[in-house]
Amino acid sequence: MSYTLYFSPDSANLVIRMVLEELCVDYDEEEVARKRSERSAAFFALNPRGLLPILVDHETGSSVFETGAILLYLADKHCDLAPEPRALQARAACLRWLFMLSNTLHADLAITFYSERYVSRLEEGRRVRAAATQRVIDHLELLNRHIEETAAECFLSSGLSICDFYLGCCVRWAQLYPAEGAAVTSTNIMSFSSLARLLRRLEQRPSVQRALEKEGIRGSAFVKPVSPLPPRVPDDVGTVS
Ligand SMILES: N[C@@H](CCC(=O)N[C@@H](CS)C(=O)NCC(=O)O)C(=O)O
Repeated sequence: MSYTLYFSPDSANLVIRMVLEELCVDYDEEEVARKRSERSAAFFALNPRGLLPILVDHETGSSVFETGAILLYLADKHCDLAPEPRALQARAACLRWLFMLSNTLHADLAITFYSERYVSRLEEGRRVRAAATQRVIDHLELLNRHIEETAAECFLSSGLSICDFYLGCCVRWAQLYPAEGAAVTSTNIMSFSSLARLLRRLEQRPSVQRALEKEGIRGSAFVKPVSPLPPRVPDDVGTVS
């Protein structure tokens, strides 16, 4: 096997799995506990923050964590799903959106998922979640506008890229998590009409379908998805890492 993907169903590893499937590369997988506090010392040795996803490349001996970093590593190694570094204009567009997805949209989504970690009392988490939820909605409006303006088939006008899969999964999670108050409802996702149209097309891809099946996920991938997971119980107030 070329790679090992560390995963827990419907966590950030889902993006990586879609890209591995799209690239048609060999990989095996190692399932880890859903909660960071239940993960092994061996896992923490691969990522000191103890978070998924992690991809180990057996050909090079590299181990990569952080969703955006793994995506770029795979695209560069396989010369696919991102404009090559010398195509400077197209590469710049890919980099700016990839980083926006990673350090803005995904980061704010994480605050909605784990709002209790940013406060010292559980009740305060609700205010933090409400503020982060509004930010997620604002980001989706901006992304929707970008798709409307470029009128391209894919998120980047240069073609299908790692950004499509990352965007799709963020929009998925925005509708599902946290179970008691996800940022986007299955009704208002349709108000982001260009985004929904793009993701409807993307979720038909065989790579996306295979990735869902391998994580035991039923229903649509990106638009009006259904959660495969029981609700998470907040258990670690004030322990953001
Ligand atoms: N910025 C990180 C975020 C990773 C992250 O938040 N991973 C979550 C899964 S989606 C995790 O491992 N959470 C377990 C926990 O915090 O208990 C990345 O993009 O890789």
